[in-house]
Amino acid sequence: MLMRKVPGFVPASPWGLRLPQKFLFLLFLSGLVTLCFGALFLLPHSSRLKRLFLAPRTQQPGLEVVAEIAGHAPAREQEPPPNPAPAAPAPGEDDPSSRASPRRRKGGCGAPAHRAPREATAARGNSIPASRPGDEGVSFHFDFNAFRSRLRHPVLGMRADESQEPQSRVRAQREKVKEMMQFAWQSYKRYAMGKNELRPLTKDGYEGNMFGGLSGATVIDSLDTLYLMELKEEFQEAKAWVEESFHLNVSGEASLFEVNIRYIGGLLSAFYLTGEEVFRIKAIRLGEKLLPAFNTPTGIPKGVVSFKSGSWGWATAGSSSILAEFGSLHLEFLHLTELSGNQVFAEKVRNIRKVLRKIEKPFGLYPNFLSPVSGNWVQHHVSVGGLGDSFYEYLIKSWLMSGKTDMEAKNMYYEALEAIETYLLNVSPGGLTYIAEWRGGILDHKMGHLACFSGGMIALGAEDAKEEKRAHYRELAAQITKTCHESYARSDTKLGPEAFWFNSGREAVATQLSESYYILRPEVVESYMYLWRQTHNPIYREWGWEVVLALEKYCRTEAGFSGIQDVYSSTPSHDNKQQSFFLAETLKYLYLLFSEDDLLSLEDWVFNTEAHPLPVNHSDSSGRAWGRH
Ligand code: DMJ
Repeated sequence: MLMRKVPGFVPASPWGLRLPQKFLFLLFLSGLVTLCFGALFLLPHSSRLKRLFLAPRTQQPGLEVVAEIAGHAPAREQEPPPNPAPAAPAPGEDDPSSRASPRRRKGGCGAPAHRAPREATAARGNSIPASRPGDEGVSFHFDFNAFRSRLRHPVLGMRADESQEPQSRVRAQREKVKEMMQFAWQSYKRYAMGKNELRPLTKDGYEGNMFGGLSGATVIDSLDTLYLMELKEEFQEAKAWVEESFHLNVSGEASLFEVNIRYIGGLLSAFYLTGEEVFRIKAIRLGEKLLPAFNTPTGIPKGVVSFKSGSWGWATAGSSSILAEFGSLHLEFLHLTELSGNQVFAEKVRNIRKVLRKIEKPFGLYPNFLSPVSGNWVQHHVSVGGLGDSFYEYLIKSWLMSGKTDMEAKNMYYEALEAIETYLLNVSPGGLTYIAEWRGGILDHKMGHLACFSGGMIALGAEDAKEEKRAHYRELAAQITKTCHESYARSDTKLGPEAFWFNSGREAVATQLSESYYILRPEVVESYMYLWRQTHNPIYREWGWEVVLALEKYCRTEAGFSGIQDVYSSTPSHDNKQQSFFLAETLKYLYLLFSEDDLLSLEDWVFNTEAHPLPVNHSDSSGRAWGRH
């Protein structure tokens, strides 16, 4: 517009410029380009050039090693620093970012140096995105030395037998149990290494469908038992398998509960016993794979989670969640937060607690089924055996594991126990104390083998009950344990049935073949172990020894231990399965029964429901917990 107003102006080119004007314009333009280009070389630091022309570099120094072990790409330079600490730092405590300093990360935890496991390669192959939430957790620093220094007893004890038993006899009994473990492990290794469980009759492995494609349940379940029995070579074999062959890139459907108690519990214990990073890292990464189960309207997890091909899975449909399953995550998930710095694990289980705290309980009882959608009970079946059992166990153990600070867990436990005593507890005409099952007010006068853990649980909780209840709970624990012993003593094999009844003049016996099997379960010897530690009454070692002899006679086969189909037959058929919990629990509790009390002292450790020891929080004077410093 402006140009058209200039007199005599005639456009000489499409741009409307004459030749001299064009020349001047080009001269100006070339000067400008030269100036800009030259300016780049006059900038003070060459890194600016790199920023313009090179792809961004990753990572702070030192993180490469951790990332290599974790098997995922290092964090990008511009990503935030590793997760904050689990709780606000106490006065004088290091700030969270300093905990993750490369110097500390390298040598601070005192864990023996170890090579990067081959899992790193395998994990790279799965499709878990490098930047998903929680990845930072594996590079979080847990001060293993600080944790170990707060234990009140050496993990393996002082090796002084405090019992009244002649030492040689107890030692021989302990050695016998150790030999059984060695045999169970070697049989598994020979015929089924890497599979979930051994089938001793067919001499092969069994995967089952509870673990979503994860393998090696027996390896993970055995780690801490091998360690505490000082079966060093076997422990190294198990550890090497975890390093090299325990892959998380699976895509099946898994039981949240079973994966948690066996795999997460086993890995956490193995870490706390040894300080080996591979166990911590795999526990955290597996924990992350469980999180989709919590994506429900209430946050109550569904029982089954689908591991979708190395990435986040999804929760499957299903109308109700089981009390013992969603109520038995608390111990492990608190430790996942402790070892990763990732609050998400603790938040998930605190929410479960909140839902359970608020919901109305019929007569103070907790039914076994809850809708994860509505948050309401689905039916009024109450049991301290299957479906309910470990929920109660985790309440008292949460209290103990918290260093007796989790008052909510304590109150919930004693309130629940009162209700159980009022509505479920019975004494048979023959004088046997048992915990029945409750169906909307009607009692089934039966006890499952699973319910026999309750003798040990009540003994464990007796010391922190109200003064006037303590002796009562000790006695109750002893009576229930005696009843469970009766269920063994009244069989031909001296092993107990899956369920036993108190009706029609029959007491503590199964009434049908379908309840007469024994699958190497631990609950009865578990109670013997707790009662022994509480009372030092030699009867518990005697009863434990009866079980050892029976296992040897009826369950030991040429290629491992097997469950039996009928405890009332002196020539029982085998079920062809060496359950992983036999190595995790039954043999561990038997070994502890014939050991000193400071081997995995109950002052320092609580056992998860698969008998994996998790440490008690011995905070220091500033309230710093576990591995915080
Ligand atoms: C184990 O896997 C655990 O003890 C669980 O809590 C119940 N069942 C078995 C052993 O019987």
